[in-house]
Amino acid sequence: MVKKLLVDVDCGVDDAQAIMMALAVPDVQILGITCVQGNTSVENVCKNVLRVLQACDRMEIPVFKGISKPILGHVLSASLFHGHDGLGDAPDPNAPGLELVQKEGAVSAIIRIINEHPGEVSIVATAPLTNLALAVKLDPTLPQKVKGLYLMGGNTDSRGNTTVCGEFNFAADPEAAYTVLNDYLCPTYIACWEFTCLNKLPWEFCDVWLAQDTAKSRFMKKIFQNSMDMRNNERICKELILGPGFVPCDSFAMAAAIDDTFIIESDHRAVTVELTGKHTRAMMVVDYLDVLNTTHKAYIMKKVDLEKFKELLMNALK
Ligand SMILES: [Ca+2]
Repeated sequence: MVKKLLVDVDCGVDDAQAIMMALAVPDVQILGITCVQGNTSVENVCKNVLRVLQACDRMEIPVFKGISKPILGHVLSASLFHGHDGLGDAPDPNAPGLELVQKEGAVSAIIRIINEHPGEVSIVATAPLTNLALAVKLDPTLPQKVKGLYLMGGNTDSRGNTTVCGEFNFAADPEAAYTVLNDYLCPTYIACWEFTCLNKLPWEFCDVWLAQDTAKSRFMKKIFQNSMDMRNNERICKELILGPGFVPCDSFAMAAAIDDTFIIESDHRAVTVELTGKHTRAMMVVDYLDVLNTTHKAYIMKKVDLEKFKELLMNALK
């Protein structure tokens, strides 16, 4: 059966990896890619997604421009791990122009696409959750029509990568993260920051992955070089748990959406987001004691099939 996906990104290099992973799977159909501000401006995000689609010869997939700032407060500057432009500061003179972005906005496209295929589409969100939060406010019936929601974001052990206790996607728009975790009462699967770090791949795998003699591999090598150059950066090594390694964060959420057998073990818990703490704003709260008294619980990934993960990554660049 064909898996229909709607993908919401802030297209940094790891979003690009996740998109390319999905494009390589024959029974996956991407109905649209919606863009949001995050790793870089929403205009750059749109451009980056178009570049990824061009590299994969899949320009037929519609790209929608979304929201350019968080629901409250200021735009958070992203780490430069993905470069200023989000795609490793390796510009392409033949990059497609923004005129190829759909006229329809991302929030409206999310509502339309889900309503056109009720119960059939899974959303993979690897970015600040602003687009999804606004979509559910405009159409509160949306979650009951979503097949599954796959998120990269949040944390389980209060370890941040942006603020002391905040993971970037949640910290960039805490109100949006709160809204999505509390209003999307559909099956929800979360790849949290600590989980992705604990499942990092050796850089040696990355070298083999990038050494495939293909156009897609050469494209990835170009956009990933900036991140590779920063892999021994003290700040980044401090953020990562268990030392350095290749952490394709967003691809964990994508792999779970693509393959139902990918998640081997998960915690099924109610979750929400801290909005007011001085140090803990944007931290994901995991309710181990059922104190929140809510029936909706998310699947927090704990153990996944890393061999399958490597295979999906390898295929992404074939
Ligand atoms: Ca991302």
